[in-house]
Amino acid sequence: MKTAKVSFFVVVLVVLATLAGCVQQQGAAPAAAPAAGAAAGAKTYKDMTLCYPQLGAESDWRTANTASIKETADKLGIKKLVFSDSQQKQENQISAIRACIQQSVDVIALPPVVEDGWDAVLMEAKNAKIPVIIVDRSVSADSSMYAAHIGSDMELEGKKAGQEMNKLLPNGGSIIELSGTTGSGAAVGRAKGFRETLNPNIKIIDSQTGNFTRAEGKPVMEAFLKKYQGQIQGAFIHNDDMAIGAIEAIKAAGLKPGDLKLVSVDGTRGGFQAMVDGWVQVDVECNPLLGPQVFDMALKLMNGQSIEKNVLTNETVYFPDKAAELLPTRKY
Ligand code: GYE
Repeated sequence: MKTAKVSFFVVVLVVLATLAGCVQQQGAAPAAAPAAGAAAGAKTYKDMTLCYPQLGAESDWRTANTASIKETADKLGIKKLVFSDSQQKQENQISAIRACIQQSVDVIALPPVVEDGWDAVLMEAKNAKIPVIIVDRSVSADSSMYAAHIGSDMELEGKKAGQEMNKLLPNGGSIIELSGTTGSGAAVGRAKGFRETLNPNIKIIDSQTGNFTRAEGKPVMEAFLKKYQGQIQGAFIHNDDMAIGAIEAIKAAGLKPGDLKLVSVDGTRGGFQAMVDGWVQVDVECNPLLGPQVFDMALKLMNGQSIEKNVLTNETVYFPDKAAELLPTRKY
């Protein structure tokens, strides 16, 4: 009985409080105006000038990344995309960023060719109040120097590659590594993750960079095959383009598909074809189609909205058994 009475009073109080709230809200109608005004004044894609100092055109991955940025910019109808190709040179990327700061772009999205050496230019952007989104590879600069990072977990890719190499060489063996651009987040992370998971009975007897290109992958593999003739059972290759170059060298040396176990990264159409043809045993996916996420975040930054500091791309591992079936569906 007592509880029922108390509950009745509570209900009455709640009803009264709600009514009072309604009256107050009605009275406070003008307060709602600024909120509506803010939404109306919010920046849209039509207001956006985005700077993308692309690091180069070294691989099919990069070509797909460029296409994703350009296509998304078109589709969203942004005001201007300031795009440049830095030909894998950090100094070109830095000049491109400085030119973008001069033009007072709204946002800079930077895929950094290497990890180190960005502090000064990031500070210049910060002083100019232009947010920088680091895209794809990472930078070593303190995370307070940029707005956010969108890209792959390169170390995780290396770990996946190591686990697969362990399965391919259960009795151990000697392998070589064809690594990506020296000092790049992609090469550093992949090399680290790979070494962390590789079984102790598998030895990496040599590692050289092929700069993520077919042209450099081939001669590096040629030299390895000469130097370690008959001594290697596999290779960890940091991207599909270098793998394709390396396969040319492996063929020329008279070896057959599967003689060397090849683990590659990216999951490009070229990599898939190499799996169909039996040359590559594992392709660890790395997704270049980052355009939609980059522009979405750029708009949020322009409107002062909160964003996630680290946006990681979801990625899988591909094997030859499904390669033929999946090849026609590959977008890059
Ligand atoms: O794996 C490679 C490209 O940074 C993730 O760069 C990217 C790498 C990619 O050249 O093909």
